[in-house]
Amino acid sequence: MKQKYQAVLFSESGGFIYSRSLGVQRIANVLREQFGWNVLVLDHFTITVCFEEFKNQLIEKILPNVLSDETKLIGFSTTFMNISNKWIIENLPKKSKKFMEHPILKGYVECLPFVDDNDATEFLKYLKQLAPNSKTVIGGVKAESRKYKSHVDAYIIGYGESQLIDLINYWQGKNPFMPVKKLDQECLEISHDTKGGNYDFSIVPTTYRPEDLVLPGEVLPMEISRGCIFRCKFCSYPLNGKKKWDFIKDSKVLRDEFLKNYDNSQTTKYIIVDDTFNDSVEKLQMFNDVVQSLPFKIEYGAYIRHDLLHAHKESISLLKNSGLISATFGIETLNYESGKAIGKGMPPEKTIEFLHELKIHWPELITSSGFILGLPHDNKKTVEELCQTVIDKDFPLDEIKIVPLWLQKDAREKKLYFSEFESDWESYGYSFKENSNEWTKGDLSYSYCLDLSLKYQKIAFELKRNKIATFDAMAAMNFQYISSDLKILSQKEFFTDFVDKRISYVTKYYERLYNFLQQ
Ligand code: B12
Ligand code: SF4
Repeated sequence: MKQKYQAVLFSESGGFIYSRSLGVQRIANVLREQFGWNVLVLDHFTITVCFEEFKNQLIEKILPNVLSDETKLIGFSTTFMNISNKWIIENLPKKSKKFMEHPILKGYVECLPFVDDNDATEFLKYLKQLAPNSKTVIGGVKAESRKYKSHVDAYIIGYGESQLIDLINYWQGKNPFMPVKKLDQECLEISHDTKGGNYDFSIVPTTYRPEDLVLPGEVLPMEISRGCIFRCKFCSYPLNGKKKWDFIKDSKVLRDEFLKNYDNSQTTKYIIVDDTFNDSVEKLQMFNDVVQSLPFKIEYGAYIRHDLLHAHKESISLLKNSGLISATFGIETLNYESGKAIGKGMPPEKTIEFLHELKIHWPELITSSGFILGLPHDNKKTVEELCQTVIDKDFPLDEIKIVPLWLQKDAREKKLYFSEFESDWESYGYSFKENSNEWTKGDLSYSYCLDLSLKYQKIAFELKRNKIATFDAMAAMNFQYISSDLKILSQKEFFTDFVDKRISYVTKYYERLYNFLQQ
């Protein structure tokens, strides 16, 4: 039987190890609640366009069954529509060569994961044929690239809930004074509330319906708050520098969300997507109170600032008691001067000592941190020292991620959110080659830092130094791994057969979806 959907939203997993992404679900929620529409989220879109068999299923079996002249909106949630970890992809087993060789997997992709503009146009045209009364809207963090104008009716830039409601009302003639920018004759840019200030996020739970096909026990993403109270100078997150109690979910709403998810899918495992989960002790206290009031235990992964854990030791027990099992730290550097320059000034010796202490007192916690090469006081010697130090198996983290500092030269003109470094790179001593994002500073350059980071990431992989950590550890639980396995399982071992597992996950997804649509 053909199901009638007023909106169909394309999305992709937040990460190569599957875990569903939250942004698209927020949009689905809004459309369901605000307009009473039937909404279908079509997940795994990037992988689908890589594989002929999935592409054919989508085009032949799924889309004709869900799109119709009743469809009013076709949306793309671009936030995770890329698989950009070049290094992991290069190291995946040969068997999946076809997958890896796909052009979209080579580095960051600006917007939709189509092979080229032509493909995008064909696909968008096809969608309009099936749903002649629909509007096509592109949202999510990559929407700001505004890449394809033909066959796209609007780009929504930034947080989407309030802006999408406004846009639909505008199209329905109920909101004629909404500020719109015309990108061309037909395509609009909506960017009057990019920070989502007109939408009270704190009182709205994220809920799932049967058509979302949440599996029993599935690990789900959740927001406790939006934004971060800090302003680290390399960071370009949208709500940096917010006030402590801004954008925090109401405790009753949070509790209901946990209970509903447990009822619907027995979910007890979460990915907390907050930019810095421990940015205030009060928030951790509230979270812990809610968790303790639940009739079941939860486990979760989160972004944690190690210096705040150190400064507010009481937050350690709050995190432990509330179920934190995987912490992603943002240590970024072991060069004290560079740390101070970015706003993370805990002395490196203290950091390392603290990590050792954590390891002793909380051995089951899965830990990871990113490290950035090319910060203001770095040079060839300090970046090499950093890599050598963290690559050591005895360095007290289960995983290290080394990346070059990324600066976009024209971020000020082109991007909605950009870091302090990007906004004023000249005064931090960076310079750029003409028409490129290749920065240089002292004896370092972007390419030098990139090569060095790839070299050491490869060593970490080959030496089995890196374990499955961060949100990947939580996502791996969607594939029946348990946290104690992950603590000892190296990425090298994990990835030997993981690509096959992911592909079979998508195969099953299409089977479930098709069966659901037949009901
Ligand atoms: C959590 C997270 C992850 C998790 C995801 C786990 C999961 N299951 O969700 C993990 C660790 C796996 C991850 C991985 C990566 N991430 Co990440 N991640 C985030 C983070 C911190 C939060 C994302 C989130 O859920 N936010 C909450 C939701 C509600 O917001 P949202 O997705 O933006 O959705 C809103 C709007 O965008 C919009 N919207 C979304 N979809 C749609 C659709 C329509 C139709 C409309 C109208 C609107 C709309 O409305 C939504 C509600 O307001 C963001 C930073 C941030 N604060 O956003 C970075 C961020 C998304 N990640 C980023 C990056 C770079 C990566 C990696 C490439 C890192 C790497 N090198 O490996 C990988 C990519 C993985 C992939 N699949 O491609 C960048 C993306 C930058 C860009 N322009 O592409 C961000 C923005 C951080 C940054 N500023 O650098 N990430
Ligand atoms: S790096 Fe982390 S702590 Fe710093 S502003 Fe960004 S999200 Fe906040």
